[in-house]
Amino acid sequence: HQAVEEVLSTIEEEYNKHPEFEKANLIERLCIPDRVYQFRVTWMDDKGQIQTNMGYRVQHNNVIGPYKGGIRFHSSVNLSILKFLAFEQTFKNSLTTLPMGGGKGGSDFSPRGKSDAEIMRFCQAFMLELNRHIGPDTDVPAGDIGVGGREVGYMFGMYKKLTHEFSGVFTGKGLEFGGSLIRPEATGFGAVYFLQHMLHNHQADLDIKGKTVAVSGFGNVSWGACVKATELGAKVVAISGPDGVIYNPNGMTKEKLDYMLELRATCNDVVAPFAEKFPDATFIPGKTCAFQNEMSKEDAEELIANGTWCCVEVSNMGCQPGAIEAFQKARILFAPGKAVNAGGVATSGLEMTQNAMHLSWTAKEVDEKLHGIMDAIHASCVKYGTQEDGYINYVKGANIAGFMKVAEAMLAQGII
Ligand code: 2IT
Repeated sequence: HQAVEEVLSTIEEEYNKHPEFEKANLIERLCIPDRVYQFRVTWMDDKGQIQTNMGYRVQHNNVIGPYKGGIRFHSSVNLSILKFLAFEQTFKNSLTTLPMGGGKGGSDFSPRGKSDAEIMRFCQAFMLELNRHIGPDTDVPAGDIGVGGREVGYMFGMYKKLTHEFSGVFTGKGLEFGGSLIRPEATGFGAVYFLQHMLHNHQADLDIKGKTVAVSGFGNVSWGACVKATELGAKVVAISGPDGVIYNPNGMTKEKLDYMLELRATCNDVVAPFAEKFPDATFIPGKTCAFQNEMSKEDAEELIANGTWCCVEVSNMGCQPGAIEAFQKARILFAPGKAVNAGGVATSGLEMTQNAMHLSWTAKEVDEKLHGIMDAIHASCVKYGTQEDGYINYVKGANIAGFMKVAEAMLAQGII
C-alpha cells in the first residue's frame, strides 16, 4: 500500500541501525491494525424509507496513548482507505509530542443533500453501534471530512445517553460541552504555522507576508488556512471544491472567509456559488480537490513550471508518490500532511487534556501550545530529514520521527 510503502522506504536506513526492531517484527506488527470494527448502520430518511450504510472503526495502534483519530462521512469511504488513514494517524499522532495512539473511522454515508434531521438520525444510528468500542481512555474519535461540530454534537449526545456518562470521548465538541477553543481553526492554522517555520528555516527573512497562496479545498481545514494566511499578509488566490476551482485574484476578505463557512454548512459540496456572490472571483469547472492522491506527477510538474517554489500537503496523502518525487527532484520546499496537518489532532489532544482536568483554557493558551507543537514537529523533521546537501526531506524526517517513538514504545511493552 502507498502509505506503508512511503513510510518503509523513508525509514529503512534508520530502521536498519536497530536490529532489535527487526527482531521484534515491528514492521509486520505495524502493518496490521490492532483491530477493525465493521458494522451496519440502519436509519430512516425524511420520506420514511429505511436506509443502510456501512460503519467502520479501525483501531490501529495504542502503544503511546488511546486510539485517536477522526470519523469520515463520505460516499468514497471504504475499509482500505480507513486502514491507510489509521496507519498514517499513528505516526502523525506520535509526531505531535502528545500521548495519543492512532485510529480512524467513518461511513460511506454521504451528508450531501441530507436534511439536518437525517444527519441527526444517521449520527445516532452510527453511535448506537460505535459506542461499545470507544471511551475517553480507550478510543477518542473526532471529525474529518463530512463530520464537523454538528455531527460530533449528535454523536457525543447519543454516546452520553447510551453510557450514562459525560466524558471526553470525542474531540471537536461544541464549546458549551467541553470543546476546545481554536479546535475548529487548528488544522488550518497549524498548517500555516508549519509553513512559516519552513520558510524561516530556509531563509531567515523569508515570510508568508506578501506571498501568493493557492489553496485546494473549501472546507474546515482550507478555511482555517485561508484565515491565517490572510491574517499574516498573504494573498489567497484560489480555493476549490469537488465541482471545480475558484480563481480569486484579489485575495480574501472577511466576507469571503465567512462565506466559505456558509458554503460548507449547506452540505451541497460545491464552490461555484462563491463566484456568483463575489463577482471579482471566477469559477473554473473541472479539477477537483483535497482528497488523498489529489495531486499527480503531472500536476506537480505544471506547478513547478509555473514558478511554485513551496508546497505543503495539508490533506492526508494528498500527493501521489510521483508528485512528491517531482517536488523533491526540483528541490522545492515540500512537507507531507502527516507533519503539516498534525495541528488538528494535536489540538484534539489539548481538548482531551482540558476535559481530563475539567477546565478550559483561553484561546491564547491553546494557540500558544499549538504554536509550540508545530515548532517541535518542524524541528523533528529537520533533525531526521536534513540531507548531506542541506535539503530537508520533510517526508523522511516526519516518518522517522513518528516511527521511532512508536517503535521504542512497542519494544518496551513486549510482545502483545
Ligand atoms: O486527519 C486528522 O488528523 C483528523 N481528522 C483529526 C483527528 C483528530 O482526532 O482530531
